[in-house]
Amino acid sequence: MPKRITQDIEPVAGNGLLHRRLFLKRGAAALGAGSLGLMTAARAKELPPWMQAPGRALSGYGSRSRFEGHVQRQPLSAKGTDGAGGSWTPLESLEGMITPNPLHFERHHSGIPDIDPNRHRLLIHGMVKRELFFDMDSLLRYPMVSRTQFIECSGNSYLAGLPAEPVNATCGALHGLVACSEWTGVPLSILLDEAGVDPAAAWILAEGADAAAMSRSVPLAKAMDDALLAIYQNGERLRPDNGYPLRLFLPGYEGNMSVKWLRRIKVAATPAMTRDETAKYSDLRPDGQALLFTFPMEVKSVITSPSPGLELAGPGLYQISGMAWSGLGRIARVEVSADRGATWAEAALSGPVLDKAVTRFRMAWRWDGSPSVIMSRATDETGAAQPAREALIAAKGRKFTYHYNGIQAWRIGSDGQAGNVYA
Ligand SMILES: Nc1nc2c(c(=O)[nH]1)N[C@H]1C(S)=C(S)[C@@H](COP(=O)(O)O)O[C@H]1N2
Ligand SMILES: [Mo]
Repeated sequence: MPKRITQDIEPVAGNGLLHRRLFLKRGAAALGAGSLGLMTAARAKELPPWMQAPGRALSGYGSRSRFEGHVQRQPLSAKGTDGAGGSWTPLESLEGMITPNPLHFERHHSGIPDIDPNRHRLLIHGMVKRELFFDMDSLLRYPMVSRTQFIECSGNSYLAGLPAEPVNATCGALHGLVACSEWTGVPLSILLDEAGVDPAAAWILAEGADAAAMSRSVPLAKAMDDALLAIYQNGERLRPDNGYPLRLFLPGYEGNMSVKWLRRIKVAATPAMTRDETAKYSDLRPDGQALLFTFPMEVKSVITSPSPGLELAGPGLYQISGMAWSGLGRIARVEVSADRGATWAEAALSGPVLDKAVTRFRMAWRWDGSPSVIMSRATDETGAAQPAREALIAAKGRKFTYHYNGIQAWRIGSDGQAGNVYA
C-alpha cells in the first residue's frame, strides 16, 4: 500500500474513525478491495442471461427495477376513514441529497384530494388593492425559479428521542418525515406585488383545497422573501400526494405551513389563529405554557447507514453515510463519533452544500467487530449545533412533540445489527 494511503487511513478519532481525506483520494478504493477479490476472472467473462437476448420495450413513463420493490414508504395504510395519516421516507434505502418523488414522505389531515387542474383556482384577497384570481394556465405564464430545498414535518424525530425507552425502528420510521427536492414555481412575492399589499398588513393566511381546508398563517415578511408557489417537484408536476397542482413552499419552515393544494391566500394584519397553529403545531413547555409560531426547523443530522435493518457483514472498513439539514441556512460541518460521543471527527460533505437543503456526509470507519455506538452532530452556518438529547430535554422538557432535533445514536452489536439507543 502506498505510504500516503497508509497515513490517510490512520484513525482520527476513537474506535476506528478514519480521516475524511480517504474519500477525497484514490485511496478510497481500499474500501472495496475485499468484495472484488471474490469474483474470479473466469466468472467475470461469462455472459449473463440479460446479454443473450434484447431487453424489454420502451415505455411512456418509467418505473424502477423489479428488484427494488421492497423500498417503500412506511406505514402505507391511512388510519381510519378520514384520510388522516402519514407515510415516512425510507431514508436508510436512499443516497445523495434528493428524495425521489414516489418516496417523498406524505402527511395529510384529510386525505389526498383528486384535483382537476383545469378547475383549480387560486384566490388572493384581503388587505390588497385588487383581488386576484388565477387558474393554472395563467400561473404557468409567470417567471419561475427553481430551488433545491428540504421540507420537514415538525413532528419528525420525536419518536426517536422523547419516549421513556428508545423505540426500535428503522431510520426512516424514526426520522423519515423529511425530504429534499428541486422545487420550481412562481415566487409568491410577484403575485403579492401585483395585488398591491396594504402597508398595514403583516400576515397572510394560506388555505388548502382538501376536505380539511388546512390553513396556516405566515408572516408577510416570509411570504415576500422566499415563499414559492410550487408547481414542479424534481422536474415534473407535483404529485397529488405532495399538493398537485399547486402548493405553498416555505423554505426552512415547519412542513405544516407549506400548504398543499393551495386555493386561497388572504392578506391580513394579524394571524388567523387557525386550529393547526393553536391546538396543534405549538410547543408545550415544562411550565404548561405553549409556544406558538415556532417556524424554522433547526439543525439536524442522522446516520442513514449503518442504521437499524442494515447489518454490518463483519469487521472491516465501512462507509458511514448520513444526511444533515438546517432551516436556518447551509450546513457548515458534520462530526461523527464511533465511541458514544467521547471523541469526534469531521465528516466529508458531499457537494453541493446548498441553503436549506439536505447535505450528504460521509465518514470512513474501521469497525473492529466490538459493540459500538455511532452518532452524528451537525452545525449550520449560523453556528447553531445539534444538541445532545439530554440537553434538549433539559431545555425544553418532555411535553413537546414538535421540533425535536437531538443527536441520534445507533448502537452496533457484535452481530453487526444496529438499533436505537439513548447515549
Ligand atoms: N392542505 C394541506 N396542506 C398540508 C397538509 C394537509 O394535511 N393539508 N399537511 C401539512 C403537513 S403537517 C406537512 S408536514 C406537509 C407535508 O408535505 P408532504 O405531504 O408533501 O410531504 O404538508 C403540509 N401541508
Ligand atoms: Mo407536519
